[in-house]
Amino acid sequence: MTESATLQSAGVRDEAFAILARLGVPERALAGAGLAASSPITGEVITHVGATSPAQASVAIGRAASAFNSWRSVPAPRRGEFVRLLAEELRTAKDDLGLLVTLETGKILSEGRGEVQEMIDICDFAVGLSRQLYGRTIATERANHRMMETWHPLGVCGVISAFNFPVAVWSWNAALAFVCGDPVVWKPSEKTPLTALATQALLERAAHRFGDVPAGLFELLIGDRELGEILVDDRRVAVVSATGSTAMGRAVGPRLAARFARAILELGGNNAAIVARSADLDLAVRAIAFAAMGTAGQRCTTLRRLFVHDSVYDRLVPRLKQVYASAKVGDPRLADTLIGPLIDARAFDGMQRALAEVRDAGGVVHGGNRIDGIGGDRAFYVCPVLCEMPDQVGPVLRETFAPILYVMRYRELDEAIRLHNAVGAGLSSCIFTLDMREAERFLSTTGSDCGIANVNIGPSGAEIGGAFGGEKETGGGREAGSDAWKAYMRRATNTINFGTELPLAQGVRFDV
Ligand code: UN1
Repeated sequence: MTESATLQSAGVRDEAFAILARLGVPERALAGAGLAASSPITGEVITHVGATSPAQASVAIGRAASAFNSWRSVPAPRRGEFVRLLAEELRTAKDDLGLLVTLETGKILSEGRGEVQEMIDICDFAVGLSRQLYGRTIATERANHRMMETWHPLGVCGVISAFNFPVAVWSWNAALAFVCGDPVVWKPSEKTPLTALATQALLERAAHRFGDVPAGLFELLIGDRELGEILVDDRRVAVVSATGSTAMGRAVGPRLAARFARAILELGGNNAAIVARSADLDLAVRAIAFAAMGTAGQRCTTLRRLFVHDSVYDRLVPRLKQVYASAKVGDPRLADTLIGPLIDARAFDGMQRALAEVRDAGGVVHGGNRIDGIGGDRAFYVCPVLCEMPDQVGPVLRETFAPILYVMRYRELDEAIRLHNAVGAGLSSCIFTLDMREAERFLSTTGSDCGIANVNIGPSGAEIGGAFGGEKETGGGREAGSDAWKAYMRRATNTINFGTELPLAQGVRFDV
């Protein structure tokens, strides 16, 4: 390791410990053997955190199940008050928690802070929602009857989250679950235990100020996949929201189905953009740059496939190459860095495998090499890479969590839309066009088949106000805004007879 890497390395550990202390993470949580918490900035182990044993996980789920018995009867606006207090804690802690996200995931500072802003936003949304858990009144066919829907708390909500949005995705689920009356048991990625512990400490603060939060309202399971399986298989957990790869979803989905538990699956994406003949290329270049290179290509919404109209290809692609060559890769804590490290060696290997397949398929690779000399030899910084592909083949058909953008030409919009939809995943998508017909076609029934479809903005960086999630191998779940809250509650249809007759529905007669 070089001298500067050693210095930097000391910096990461010190910064992390200082933040954890300020946020109130107890020292005992950071001591002893257990799970290694690392930083991709240097690849070093920051500390070890105590891992949850299977027996402890079961006890934690039991505590959450008892918490449900009281929390479900707390009036929803009062439950919202707890989330409001959490939002206050998050506002105060925004810079610290944002930097901790950067240290643990390697995303740049503005994205680390942006992630905490996303938590604040969903909390604010949930507070308002706590007075708007509306059911319908429905016209009934029977005289002197009333029919209505009521929404009730569902039960314990399990959350399994991924390393790339270590705290925001938890909050999309948890903020809604809390106001909907559900305790939350959280199994964060084993790659990001520190941000989870920090969030847990902020929850403790909010709970302290709230006063009478039942024990078990928020539980944390620190460890590997086995703990996720416990959460998935435990009959006391009514709904599991799982974010991760499609492979993970294939394992989790059937197990939840086997016990008729509710699943909210937010799995892989293979998101595309179409750049049409009429596109505003200045705007498209900026949007593509953020969507494809931002977060070092490690978002589920990252732009991975670009279909460029033949008539603008030779103007757009050289500009993109320039932008790719000039984007600063480096320590994500520095103000001018746009691209931080990959999460680990495995991510780097996966990226190199994909690039080898690109070459085998006759694609041309621009960039993608490892940059030595930043962060030492256990850190993986790479140049973002554009791959000009003759066809949509090989690695283009799957998600590789790295800053790889596959670029292809098209002539007819129909053909571009067909290729756009011809992959397993169905998360996010966009078109760059100033042609109203093309824009509307892309958003129509016969256009993009994704859960998110945009015009003249990239596929990533969604706001929390909309429902977030996708179709096909993305899993079909929806989280965050719109009416995603309904997944955390159970619906009852109620019919009330306030008359003296007993008319049967459908005109059935049964006179006794
Ligand atoms: C993810 O990568 O799992 O739309 C979530 C976005 C973010 C969330 C990404 N708001 O890019």
